[in-house]
Amino acid sequence: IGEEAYLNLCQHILANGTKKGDRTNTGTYSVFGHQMRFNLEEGFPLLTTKRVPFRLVASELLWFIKGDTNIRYLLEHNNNIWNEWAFEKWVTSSNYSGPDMSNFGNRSQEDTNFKKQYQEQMGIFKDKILTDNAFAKKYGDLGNVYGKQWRKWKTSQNETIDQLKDVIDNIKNNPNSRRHIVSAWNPEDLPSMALPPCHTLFQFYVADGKLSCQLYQRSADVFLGVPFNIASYALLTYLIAHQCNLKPGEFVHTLGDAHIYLNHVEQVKTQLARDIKQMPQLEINQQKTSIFDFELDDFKIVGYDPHPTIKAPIAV
Ligand code: UFP
Repeated sequence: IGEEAYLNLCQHILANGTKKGDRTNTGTYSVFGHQMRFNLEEGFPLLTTKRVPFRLVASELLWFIKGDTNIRYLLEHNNNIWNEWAFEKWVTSSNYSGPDMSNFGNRSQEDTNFKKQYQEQMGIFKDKILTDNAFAKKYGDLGNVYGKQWRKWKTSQNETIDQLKDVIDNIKNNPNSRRHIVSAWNPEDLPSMALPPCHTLFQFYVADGKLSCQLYQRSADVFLGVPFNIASYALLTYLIAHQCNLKPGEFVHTLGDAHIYLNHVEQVKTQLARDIKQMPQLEINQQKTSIFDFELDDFKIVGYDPHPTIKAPIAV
């Protein structure tokens, strides 16, 4: 349970994972089908064996909740985690006339001269997204990513379904339902998505005055992605519980292809050698009652004193 379950998963993959190739050509150790449980009554599951950037987790989640798919909101909150996907669209468009940026992800890791050029172009791009409305509208939008599917799922009748609002209404009105599901997996939209959703589907469950959430994550970068994903869904569960006058119960994290990239193995070993510290707590502004009204300073993490960050290259 909790952080121990996460560390056990890391150990399990290193000991028993199959060496498996992958889309990014990095190579992984991988297992298929795994489940971890986090008791949200005890505290907030932000890992303590390395620092997890809660601010980025929170601003990304608020962005999903707003149904926003444009990176401008993220940039306004100093959150750069989705930049590459928008940048890719810009540098491959006919309006881009700067230096060649093809394959920028891999090239900037291998070539320091190119990295400088890339960072310069990325800086110009971010600036334009923040200051030029028309440009932001055209090149900041990521299309059919999570925010769209959660809040504006398009039907064959050209109407939209607000899955998030509906699920919250149903939790309030019919808590015993076994149909509290939000799906981000929209087969029709897959070809137009930068990255087919990793967190594919989640379900809520109400019992004993507590709200639990289970996520099915089809593909899990266990070192870089999963600590972030745990915090994000724990926060979502806290916020919805708050709105529905329930206590947060458990977060159940079910993984499909759970992998450790070969270039993360040393980092994982460093983390495994560390001792777990006390779990932090989440404080929510009690004045706000709807999750659609929350802003970044409406919640804060207290008592978080993790071991330091561990850097690792992200597979793109
Ligand atoms: N990944 C995560 N969590 C996320 C996210 C991505 O672990 O929230 F957006 C990782 C999983 C995988 C890669 O290593 O990103 C996606 O690649 P693929 O689509 O080939 O599974």
